[in-house]
Amino acid sequence: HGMGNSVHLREDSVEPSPPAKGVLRVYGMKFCPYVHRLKLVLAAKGVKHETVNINLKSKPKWYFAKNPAGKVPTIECDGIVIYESDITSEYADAVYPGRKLATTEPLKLAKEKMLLSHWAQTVSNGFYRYGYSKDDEVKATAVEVAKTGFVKLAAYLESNGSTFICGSQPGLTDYMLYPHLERMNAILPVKLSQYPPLKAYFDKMQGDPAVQACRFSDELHCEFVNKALAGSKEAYDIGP
Ligand code: GSH
Repeated sequence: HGMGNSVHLREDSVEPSPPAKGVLRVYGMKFCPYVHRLKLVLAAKGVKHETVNINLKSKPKWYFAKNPAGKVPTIECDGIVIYESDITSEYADAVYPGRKLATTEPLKLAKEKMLLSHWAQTVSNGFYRYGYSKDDEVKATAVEVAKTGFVKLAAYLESNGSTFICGSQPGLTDYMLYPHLERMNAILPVKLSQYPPLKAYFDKMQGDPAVQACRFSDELHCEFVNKALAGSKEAYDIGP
């Protein structure tokens, strides 16, 4: 699977030796939307890499030397270590061969970055606050915020006038947004298909080979969230 299928290393794990010369390694977690961003970028560009998955409920101490926040994704190649999903994705887009994914026209790029920064609020409500809460009131509020976010995104797509946010092919901003759309559509009671511009966009994204390589079923996303919410260390290792 595009998100990697190795068992997630735990606190008691031995630090793996550094990647071989020229090999790109991604420290990830199979269900993390931020790792998903980077994986989509690597898949779209055809960048070969290895994956070391980290159990985030039993973090190995050695991992903090790579990323002091102990979060994923982190990349490592020839002694270079970089973390944060947007930073690693932009770096990979800049240094690896394959189709250039980042928007270069300054105004278009500024608009895309504003969209992403507004979207972050929708995501934290619609995905994290809804999925990881047991409180009905919190959930109801989260759904309302997500709906507002969907309306705004639908309006952006309509006025943008191209199939994808970045143009006629999915670009960096599409890949930064998509992982949360996939999870919100799976987890929330409100669905993207209820917003015609979002349905059209989501359907087109599903047809993209990079998206297909990293896709998990809605059922598996829900199973993961439920197991993670229950505090299970085994949650990370479910699925293909
Ligand atoms: N701002 C970070 C990025 O964009 O890469 C967020 C990454 C993130 O929060 N990843 C989660 C994580 O590593 C997993 S989905 N959580 C472990 C923790 O926060 O301790």
